[in-house]
Amino acid sequence: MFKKCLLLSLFISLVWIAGNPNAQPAEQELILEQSVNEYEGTRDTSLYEEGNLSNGGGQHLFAGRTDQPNLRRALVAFDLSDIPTGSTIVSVQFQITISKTQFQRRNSDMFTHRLIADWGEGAQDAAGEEGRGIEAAADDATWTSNFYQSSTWENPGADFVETESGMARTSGTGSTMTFEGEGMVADVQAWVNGEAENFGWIIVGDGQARRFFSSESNAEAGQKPRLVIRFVPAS
Ligand SMILES: [Ca+2]
Repeated sequence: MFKKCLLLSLFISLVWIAGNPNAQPAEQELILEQSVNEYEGTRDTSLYEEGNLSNGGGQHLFAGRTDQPNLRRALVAFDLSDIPTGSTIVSVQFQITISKTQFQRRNSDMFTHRLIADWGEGAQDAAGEEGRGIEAAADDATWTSNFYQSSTWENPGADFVETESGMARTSGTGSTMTFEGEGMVADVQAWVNGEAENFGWIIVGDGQARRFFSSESNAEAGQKPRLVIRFVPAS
């Protein structure tokens, strides 16, 4: 009898939940990091201000200002197809690990901006610590070209929305910088809604600091660019 009552009350609860128009789908968390949980959708590369250089297959990404000075900017895009259409994006964190720091005491803010033109990652892999890049191959992104020898950016240094989407303060080697901001939530929402094409973000840090980051092809597990998204699927 007790068991029957239990089963009956469980059944009534399920019917109530299924029929309750106010029941909201639960918030979910999605973590995108290359080669983790069979996800392979990250692409990234660096732009070098001084020439037709690339490093799309390298272990490191670069952003900031060298001593010369020349600027570096990093491009990173994630495949968001695991987020169902109609979802509401609640929060976005873009985490990137600092693999090397020069001028450790020089800190400045770095910013993510939404890219508005597509770009080529390519497979070029610069020698040594990769800070000098390597001659670009056809269709690699460079400072002046979004696809080298095929098409150029409208603005050297990449085409992106002028207002930043997120920001983070530089920190030291081995630490993680977390870019976040309402703009990044809006970017992901627009990408999921199909209102903007997903070309990812550029990391711009034109101040005094310069940082090396671990790229998606870095051998160190758990240190690749990571996107943590919380969202509520459509009801
Ligand atoms: Ca890459």
